[in-house]
Amino acid sequence: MIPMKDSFISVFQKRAILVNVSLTSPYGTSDKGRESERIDSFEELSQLSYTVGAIVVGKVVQKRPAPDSAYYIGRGKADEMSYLIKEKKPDYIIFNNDLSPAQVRNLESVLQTRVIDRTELILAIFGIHARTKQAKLQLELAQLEYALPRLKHLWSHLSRLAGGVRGARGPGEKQLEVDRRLAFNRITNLKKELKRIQIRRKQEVSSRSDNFTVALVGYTNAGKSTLMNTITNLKQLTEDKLFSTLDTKTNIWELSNGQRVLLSDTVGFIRNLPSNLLSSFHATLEEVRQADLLLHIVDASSPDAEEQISAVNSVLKEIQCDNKEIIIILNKIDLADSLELQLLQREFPAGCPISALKRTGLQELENRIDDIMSRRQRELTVKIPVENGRLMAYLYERAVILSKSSDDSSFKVRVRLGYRDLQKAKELGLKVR
Ligand SMILES: Nc1nc2c(ncn2[C@@H]2O[C@H](COP(=O)(O)OP(=O)(O)OP(=O)(O)O)[C@@H](O)[C@H]2O)c(=O)[nH]1
Ligand SMILES: [Mg+2]
Repeated sequence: MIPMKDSFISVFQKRAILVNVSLTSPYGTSDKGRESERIDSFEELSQLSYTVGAIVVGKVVQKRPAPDSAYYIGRGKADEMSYLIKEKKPDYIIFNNDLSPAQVRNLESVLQTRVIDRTELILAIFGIHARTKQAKLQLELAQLEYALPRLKHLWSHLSRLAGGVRGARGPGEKQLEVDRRLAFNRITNLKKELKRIQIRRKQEVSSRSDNFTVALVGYTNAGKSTLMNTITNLKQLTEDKLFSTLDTKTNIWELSNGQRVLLSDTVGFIRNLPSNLLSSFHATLEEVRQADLLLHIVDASSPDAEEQISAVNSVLKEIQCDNKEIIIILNKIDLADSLELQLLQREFPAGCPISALKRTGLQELENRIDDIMSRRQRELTVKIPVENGRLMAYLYERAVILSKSSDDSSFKVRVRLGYRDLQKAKELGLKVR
C-alpha cells in the first residue's frame, strides 16, 4: 500500500507558523524571482492558509540571496525558530517556498514539527475543492508526482505516527521499491485515463466550434466565477477563498443584441504554479486552449494587480495560449482605489473596467466582444437544400464563397464568414456538419 492518501495534509483548524523567504540576489533576480518578490507574499500565504482553514499563530520572514541547500532558511534561522515553536506550539510550519525532500527532512528534524511547502499547501487546497471525477483524477496525479520523490520520508513520518517513537526507521528498501513501482503504475494509468478525457474533451469542444467560444482566465479570486454567474445567470460557487473553481463550466451567454457566445469558467492561476499541477490539469485547460477569445479577469482592487497580470501571462505562455486574442478586464472597480485604478488603466489602456458584482461596465464588454466576433471569420462546408433560396442569397451577400458544387437536391458550398453572420445564417436554416 502506498501511504499517499493518509499522508496528505489536513490543516483544518490546525495551528500553523508561516514562513516566507524572499530571495534577494545582489546580482539581480530572474524575472520569475522578481515577480514573486513584488507580490505581497505574506498576504498571499496567509490567504492560502486561511483557505485550508489553518489557524495562524506566528510568522517568520527572512531575506537571503539564495536558499540554503540543507535548510532553505539557513541553520541559524532554523535554530532561532525553535524558540518560537516552543512558545506557540504549532502543528505545522508552512513555507511559502518549494522545498526539496531533503530540506523538509532536515527542517523537521531540527524543528520537531511537520513542515509543509508551497506546493503541498496548494495541493491541500485543491484537495478540498476537487469535486468532479476529472478534478479528482488530476489532483491524484499531481499528488502522486509530488509524493514519489518523498516516499521514503512519508513512510518514516507514518511509522513515527504509528509507533510514536521519534526517529523510528522507515520501511526496508524492498518495501520502498514496491511502493515506488505501485506509484509509477498508478501514475501511468492516471495519465492514460486523463489523456482519454482530454481527447474526449477536445472532441466535445471542437464539436461546438460553430459557436464563438470565450474562456475566462485570471489569477485566483479575481472574480471569474462571479462574472460567469452574473452574465449567464448561473449559480456556481464564488468565494473569497483561493481556488474555489477547479473544473471547467461552460454556459451560453446571450449578448443583448441576440448574439450567442459559449463562455467557459475554469481554474484560477497563481504565481509560480507548481508545474506538475499545471500539467495534471491539461484536460481542464483544454477549453482555454481552444477558445476563440480569452477574457483575462484582473482584480483591479488588489495592490498586486500588475504582478498578478504578469503571473497569469506566464502561465498562458506555458500552456501555449499567449498568442490568442485577449481582452483584459479590470474587475472589482467598485472596490478599487481610484488613483490606483487610473494607474492601471494607463498601463493597460485597452483594459475594460467592470464590476462583476455590481453589474457595471458589462455593456461595453459586450460591445468589445461583438466587435471581435464581427471581425473573426471561419471557414466551413455546408449543404443547402436547393429550395432554400433565402439562405443561399444571404451567403452570397455576406460570405466569401470558396467553392460550390451541387446535386439534384442540394448545394455543397465551402464558405468563409464571420461568426456574427454565421448565427444569422443558422437562423435561416444553415446546418453546420
Ligand atoms: N466588490 C466586488 N467583489 C467581487 C467582484 N467580483 C468578484 N468579487 C468577489 O471576489 C471573490 C472571488 O470571486 P470568485 O468569482 O469566486 O473568483 P474566481 O476568480 O472565480 O476565483 P477562483 O475560482 O478561486 O479562481 C468573491 O468573494 C466575490 O464576491 C466585484 O466586481 N466587486
Ligand atoms: Mg472561480
